Amino acid sequence: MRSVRWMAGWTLALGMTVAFASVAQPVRPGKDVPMARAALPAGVTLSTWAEGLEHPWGLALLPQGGALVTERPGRLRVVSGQGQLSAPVAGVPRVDARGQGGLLDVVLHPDFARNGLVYLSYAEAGDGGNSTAVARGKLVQDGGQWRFADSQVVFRQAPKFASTLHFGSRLVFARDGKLFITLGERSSRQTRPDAQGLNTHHGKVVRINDDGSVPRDNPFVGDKGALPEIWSQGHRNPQGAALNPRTGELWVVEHGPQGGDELNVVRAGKNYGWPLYTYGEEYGGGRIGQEASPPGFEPPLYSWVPSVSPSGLAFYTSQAIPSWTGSLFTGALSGQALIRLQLDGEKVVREERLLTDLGSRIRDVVMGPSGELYLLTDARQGKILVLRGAGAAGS
Ligand SMILES: [Ca+2]
Repeated sequence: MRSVRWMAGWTLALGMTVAFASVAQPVRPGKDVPMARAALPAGVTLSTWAEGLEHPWGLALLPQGGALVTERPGRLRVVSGQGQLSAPVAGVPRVDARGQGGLLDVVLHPDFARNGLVYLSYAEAGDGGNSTAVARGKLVQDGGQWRFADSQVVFRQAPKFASTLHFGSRLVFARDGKLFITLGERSSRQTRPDAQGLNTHHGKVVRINDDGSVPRDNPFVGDKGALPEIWSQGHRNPQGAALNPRTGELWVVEHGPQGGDELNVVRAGKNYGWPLYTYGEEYGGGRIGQEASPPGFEPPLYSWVPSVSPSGLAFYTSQAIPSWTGSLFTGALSGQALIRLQLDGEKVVREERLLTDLGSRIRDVVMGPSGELYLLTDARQGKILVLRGAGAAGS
């Protein structure tokens, strides 16, 4: 009996050694792939579309032209095609606008043109502190006044916790109409381990139906003690998310601590490691976890050391700026740049840092219908900037 157990243990250990030896190191900029400051491609112009926005956080383009933009203190505005801002939309949820909290992302229902539904994520106060919530409502115009009508909360991150940090909060509809919500672990030593527990929404990506109900094919439905909305675990603070246009899968960027920001492909039931496996360390130094992810944990596709604080994520599918076609863009907050990642399938092969001379924290990146790229700058006097290819219509 003992020898059988010993043999089994030895076989397991050998298997793990082999598996550890084959753990892929994430690709790191400047180390494994070229990384450089870069100028805009010839003919690409930068202009300001709208200004006077207080810490704009999320942007959703409207099918009829113009856009919706959130301001973190709690305002949603309609931007006209010419860049004029409406008065704040009435009826948006009350938000807890402290620290990183407030009104955060905005996304249109896939069938918005018919149903007018808009989804907002925000920091919601409640028993125990606050957490990320998602409300949906109908965008309507009465007289000249825009309203978020019939507001209904479709998701609340549980439990609430007293922190003003790490709300995550990007919203992405998948091709099948399910809604992904990225959620932070609240940046506390107390809640950090929650990212590894299925009994809370801290440090998770969740997936719900458009009405807030739980899809029956979510990976942990029926698991005792697991919250059924959970899609993936082990995240720290994912602030950028987009669907890969080739595969339909969710790609996410998340903030590491000091170092260790990550790009991940987020798949059902997978564990992305935080805080057990990370390329970052405590602020001021000090180990948090191990670096390489063992089997059972997903290593990042790419990891920034030092951190850039990525926010917003967009695949550039247009031909309007040909040298950018197929690239992945993210904004950098602390990195104060627009980051372009050149991809070969799921490999990052090159990184460019654009617009570094602006000195702006870039909060969100959205591609427009003509291949223009909209950027939000995170500031007291924030702006919506637009990059357009040569030959694209002005204004
Ligand atoms: Ca990770």
